Amino acid sequence: MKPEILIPVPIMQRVADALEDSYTVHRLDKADDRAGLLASVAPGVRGVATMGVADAALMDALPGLEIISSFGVGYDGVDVAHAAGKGIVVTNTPDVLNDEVANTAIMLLLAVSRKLVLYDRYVRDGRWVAEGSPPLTQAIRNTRIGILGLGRIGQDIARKLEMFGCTVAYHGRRKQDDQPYEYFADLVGMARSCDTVIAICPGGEATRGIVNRSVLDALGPNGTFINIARGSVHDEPALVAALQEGTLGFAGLDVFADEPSVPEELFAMDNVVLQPHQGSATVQTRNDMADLVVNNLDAHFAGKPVLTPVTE
Ligand code: 8YV
Repeated sequence: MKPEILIPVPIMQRVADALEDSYTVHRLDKADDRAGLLASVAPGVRGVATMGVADAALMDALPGLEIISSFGVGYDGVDVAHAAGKGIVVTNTPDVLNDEVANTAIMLLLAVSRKLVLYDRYVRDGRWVAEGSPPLTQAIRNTRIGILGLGRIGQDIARKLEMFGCTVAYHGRRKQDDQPYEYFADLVGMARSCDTVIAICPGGEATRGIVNRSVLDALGPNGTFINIARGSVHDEPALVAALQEGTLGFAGLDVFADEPSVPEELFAMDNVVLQPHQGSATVQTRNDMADLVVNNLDAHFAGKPVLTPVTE
């Protein structure tokens, strides 16, 4: 008997294709009658393959659920406490995306500082011909960058930034003695001492809104805020207001509070670069993430330890 896997939300085709041979797959995401399909397959389901979301109600509806294999490193949308209480294993896809997400952070930082998007438009609009070269931009060399969340991706960003000639500081729950960078226990204090803050911490309640107006104002009128973590990490109305009022200079945003909705005020701002949650979104990296989702399920159903369980 093949183990039964439930896919509750749209997932990369590569995952669904890979599961097809070894498992019986139920596509709740493709069902017209979700409740009906869920009720009929629930007793047999032993695994869930999902995209960063699984709430307590889903877990409670699946009495034989053993494992939730989630696509993405962030699992703030998975109720891991509830899963732990029920003895359900939860896995995510860390590490395989570190390099890509770190590159995205630096891409956003350079795009903001060198006005990449703005000056692309300058050329297309014929302004180079009409007006000549646009104003000079800012180097990131010799700037000080504060990383909010020096986890595995944060460390990758830090190493890359050093190669760009930046100085790195960090803020997180605790000082990491094996890290060579200056630690700030106080996020506002770090923002005050830095030219840029890059958020790459986990989402969820512990970090909700921690990049608030005080942090943004501490960065100041020449400061830059980059968020490639979760939109929940910044206070979005405060961010928009700080940019509008000029108490924060610039922003590079890959994530938003209510994706795919983005505050329209940002569309008109030349000092902001926006991306549609693209941190890990290359073919190569997403394939690696998809394979890890499948490999975790395969390990579990072969009676082996899963490869990347979440720490909880
Ligand atoms: C993906 C991400 O966009 O890994 C994460 O936590 O945010 C991204 O890599 C996401 O998993 C897709 O839903």
